[in-house]
Amino acid sequence: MTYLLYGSWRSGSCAVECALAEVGAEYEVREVSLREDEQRGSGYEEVNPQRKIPALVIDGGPVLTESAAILLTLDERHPEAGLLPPGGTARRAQALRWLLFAAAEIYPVVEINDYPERFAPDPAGTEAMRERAREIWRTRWIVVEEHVTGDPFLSPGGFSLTDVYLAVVSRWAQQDDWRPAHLPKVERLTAAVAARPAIAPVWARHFGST
Ligand SMILES: N[C@@H](CCC(=O)N[C@@H](CS)C(=O)NCC(=O)O)C(=O)O
Repeated sequence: MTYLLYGSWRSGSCAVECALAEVGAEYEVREVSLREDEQRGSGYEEVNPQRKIPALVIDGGPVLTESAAILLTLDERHPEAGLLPPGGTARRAQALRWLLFAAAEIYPVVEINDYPERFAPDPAGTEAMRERAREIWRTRWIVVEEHVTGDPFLSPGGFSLTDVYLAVVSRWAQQDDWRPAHLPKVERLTAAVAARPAIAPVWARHFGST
């Protein structure tokens, strides 16, 4: 087995699974249930000292964490799959821009939404903290929406791992009622990612029919 993925239902590991499915790689998923807080339990700290999902072990080597780093590594390891536009092109630069925007500007906000007690100095302030996180979340997604120049994907050049990443991250923070009216392009992009033949079964397992 070349790839061992530590993952959880509806989490960032879905993006890694989608990438592995796109390249047709053999992989094993080791479930670490976030609903059961298994990442906090004994043992997982040795895999990822941050106690977060996803983590990927390649060929029995050292653990790789950070979802964006994992996706970039998979692109490098499977150049024939064209997971990201070729090096040196403006399309790649833009694909990296929005991949990293989602990883650095949006993904961390979900931790505040999911675990506001980690951030609120006063337990009485956790709900206000969560609501503020959701407002910031929505503002940042509007920025992405305004930069979707392709149809259905981010870029007119077509599908890339950035689309997968945006699709997965957009499902979080309990914004299912808000998204359709405010992020129609991101919704279309997500539907197109979810419909890709290799990805469809992975997507359905994590998110049902999107
Ligand atoms: N920067 C990390 C963030 C990973 C992350 O926050 N993962 C979430 C699931 S989507 C997690 O494991 N949360 C559990 C926790 O924070 O306790 C990455 O991009 O991989």
